[in-house]
Amino acid sequence: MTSQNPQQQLAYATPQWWKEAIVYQVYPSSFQSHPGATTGWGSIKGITARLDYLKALGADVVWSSPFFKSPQADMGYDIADYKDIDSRYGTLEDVDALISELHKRDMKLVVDLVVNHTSNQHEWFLQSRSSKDNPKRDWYIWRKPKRSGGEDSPPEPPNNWAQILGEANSAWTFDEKTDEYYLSLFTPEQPDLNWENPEVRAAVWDVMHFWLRRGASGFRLDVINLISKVPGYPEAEIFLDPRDHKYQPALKYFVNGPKLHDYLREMHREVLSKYDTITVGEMPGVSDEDEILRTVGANAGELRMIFIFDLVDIDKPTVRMALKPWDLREMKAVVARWQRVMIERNGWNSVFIENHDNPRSVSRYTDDSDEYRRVGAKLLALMQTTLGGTLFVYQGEELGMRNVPKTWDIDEEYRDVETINYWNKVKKIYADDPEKLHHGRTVIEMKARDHARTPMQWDASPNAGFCDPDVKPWMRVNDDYKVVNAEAQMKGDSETSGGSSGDDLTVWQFWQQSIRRRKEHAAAFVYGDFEELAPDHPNVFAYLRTSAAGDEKWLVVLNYFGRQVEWYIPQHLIVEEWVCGSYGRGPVRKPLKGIVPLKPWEGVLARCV
Ligand code: TEU
Repeated sequence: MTSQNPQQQLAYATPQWWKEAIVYQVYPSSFQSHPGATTGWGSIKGITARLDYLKALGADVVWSSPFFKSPQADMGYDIADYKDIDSRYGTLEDVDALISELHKRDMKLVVDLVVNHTSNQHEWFLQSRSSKDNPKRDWYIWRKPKRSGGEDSPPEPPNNWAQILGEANSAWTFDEKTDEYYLSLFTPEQPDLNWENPEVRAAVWDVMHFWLRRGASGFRLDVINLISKVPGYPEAEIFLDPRDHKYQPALKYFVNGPKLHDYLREMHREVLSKYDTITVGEMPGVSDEDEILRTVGANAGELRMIFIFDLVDIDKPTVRMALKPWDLREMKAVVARWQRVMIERNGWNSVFIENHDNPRSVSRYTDDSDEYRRVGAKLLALMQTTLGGTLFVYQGEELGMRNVPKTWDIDEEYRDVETINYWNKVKKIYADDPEKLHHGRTVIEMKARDHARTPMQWDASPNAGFCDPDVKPWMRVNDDYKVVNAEAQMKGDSETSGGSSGDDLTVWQFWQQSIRRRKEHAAAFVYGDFEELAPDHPNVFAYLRTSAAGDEKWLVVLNYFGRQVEWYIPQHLIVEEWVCGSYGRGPVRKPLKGIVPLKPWEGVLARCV
């Protein structure tokens, strides 16, 4: 790492609205249906109806997962028309109304731009597939089949790349009409666009202008680091047991490919430089500092920030639907690394631990039992609201919503294409192996994207207030909604748990308070220096956040362990007051010097001098 230079430090800490903004991610299918709707799906009108709720929490920006016209093969991440809204979600006018209601509240909209691929029902693709000489043929990636048994033998995919949302399948889909394969990295319904073609890029810039002119304030750019593929489409190395897997993960050949930065700089030049935007690029599979800074460095001229996957991939071996043991030291190292890198190298980052592609954080990183769910969720809230970067909160995270119960039947209740493909593969390959079947079930219980996609829990009424009581929601509501819901938590009704008392702040109240504190003390929490304390401690994550002027210094101590532990305050540190914690309401009674006992999953915040 380069040493600190005062000018760089200055740019990192230069205030910008998009650095301080709290971004709240809505998953539109599951957020809020509107009164009278009979489909059991959430809607744009539903989002608009909940803006006061979001404002009360402290959100400034709403990012909605895709609401565009789509056959929903991958829940809207397969877009059939970038300039129209799926009828189940509403109309363009509904989005206009959403934007205007947001603006009335001094809030903004971020649109989910999915342009690595389109739906196979997009007009561009329908034309492309219609014939080899169609003008849009080259807008997608077409290749001749391999025929290893001679000219008349059955067609085989051009290489061994596996599909991302179902690694039993090829990333290439055969199209009989023209006797060629097209590349479809995620599912056959999501053909990859050919970014090499300047017409494709111009069409994307056009879509971006369309939404920015309509009042959107920026984009979350879906898998934007996958848009440039390594030419020649080389064979992937063998990672998965070839006896079970014909196809192999090929990330190396499309993650941050050779032309990525050319494309992103062009996007900036042609579109983003003309507006005042917030942009966040979703970039799985990249952890290289130099590479990341090429996108998020203060003078990079690409994107404001990205989603780095290190934290949410902490339990990922080679493919996401698999398990890998991890411990707190690794988690601390990941968080501390990116905090330091962005400060020292003048970049900017996002802070997030949940989204629609991951299990619930309280279940994954803490303990979601009735006893500890609340303190665990508050521990995670305290960590995130005190880290540098732009903070993203995923719907329901502010309530400590948890994974679906293990008793749910996979075939009956899970809806995600990734889960379904994975489960079908497991059942097929391991039909006679109860142990492997059991393991597959465990993977789903721990990792399925479905966990984050259940309807938002608004209140204790039937369907949790997500949709009318007599309508069946598109996905089952988590069984715990009578206890875990927004109405109860905003009022302050709290279950007693884990040595905490009924007087504790609820998870929602704690988030609200912590967001408010983050904004009031942005100099320290958003822009300040980050110093980790005791990196080797196996159970406790502790750090200092200090403002550049040195007038604010906060100590954060987080016990990521389900037992009481002790932590020693370093001698040079003068702790003034323990301001709040995941137990109780206000100031916490703890020693100001020496040994600090911490309860299970307890997080505490202190003001220092
Ligand atoms: O996700 C891309 C991505 O890489 C993952 O988070 C993905 O869920 C994981 O790799 C699966 O193993 C984005 C969207 O967020 C996701 O919902 C879409 O399915 C995907 O792109 C395709 O558009």
